[in-house]
Amino acid sequence: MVFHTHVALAEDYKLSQTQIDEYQNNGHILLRNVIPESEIAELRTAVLRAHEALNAQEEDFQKAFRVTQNLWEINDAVRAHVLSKRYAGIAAKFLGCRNVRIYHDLTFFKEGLGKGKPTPWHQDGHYWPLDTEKCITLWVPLTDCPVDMGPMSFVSGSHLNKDAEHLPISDESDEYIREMVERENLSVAPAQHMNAGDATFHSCWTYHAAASNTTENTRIAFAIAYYDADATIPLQPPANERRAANLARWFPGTVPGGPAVSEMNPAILSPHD
Ligand SMILES: O=C(O)CCC(=O)C(=O)O
Repeated sequence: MVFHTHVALAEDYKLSQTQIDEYQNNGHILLRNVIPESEIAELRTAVLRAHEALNAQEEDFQKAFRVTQNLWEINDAVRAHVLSKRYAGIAAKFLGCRNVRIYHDLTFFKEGLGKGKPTPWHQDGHYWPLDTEKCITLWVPLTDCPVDMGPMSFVSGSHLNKDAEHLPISDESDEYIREMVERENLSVAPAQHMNAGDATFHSCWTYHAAASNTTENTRIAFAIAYYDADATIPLQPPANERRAANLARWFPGTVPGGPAVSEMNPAILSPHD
């Protein structure tokens, strides 16, 4: 019998101080070869299989992408990636914290031939139910993702404000952020070609969007959302219904002001935290 031990996942991803500064100044960064090449095909197969198994829970956001969540709970190969110290180590360095926990993982499948519509500009912070700014998402295409397949664009430096916090992802958030970018002459980092396994990292406060997928193939992207392992649940009740739903779904049994810790949020770098 052959055991796949994911040896490549045990290797640290070497980050330079320049890259850490870039993330902290801009609120986003693109890193090459985050998923080791030897692991990409297996992860893609596992994500497709787990997505299929979660089909009944699939959500379609504005025809922009199809989402399933927490694949790591039902698939061993996905779990090896989501719980890997390689990716969590990058997230912790960017956030400047000693350890991170898993919020959840997600698929972001955008249909080809223009059926996958543009992802509206939005700020994820609208949805995050935590009392910390130290929240980050790793987003990785599992096939090569040219610009016409819809990799993400970001507004550099937008992680330092919460101006679009009140808006869920929608045409309204898109219009609101576009107008702000124009009015305030904000700096937009355009989407770049990504090879399978290259990853972007963005803060939950960074404005981001993606174009329609006009290629022939579905954009198969996977994401892992992390937060500071020492974060707490806010004392005040959630400000909107989506935050309330996420609090109930991803942090079962937690209490206002208490640690943001449940069996669904393992700490990765020192698992006994
Ligand atoms: O995949 C997309 O088009 C959007 C992804 C996204 O909004 C996110 O990762 O926060």
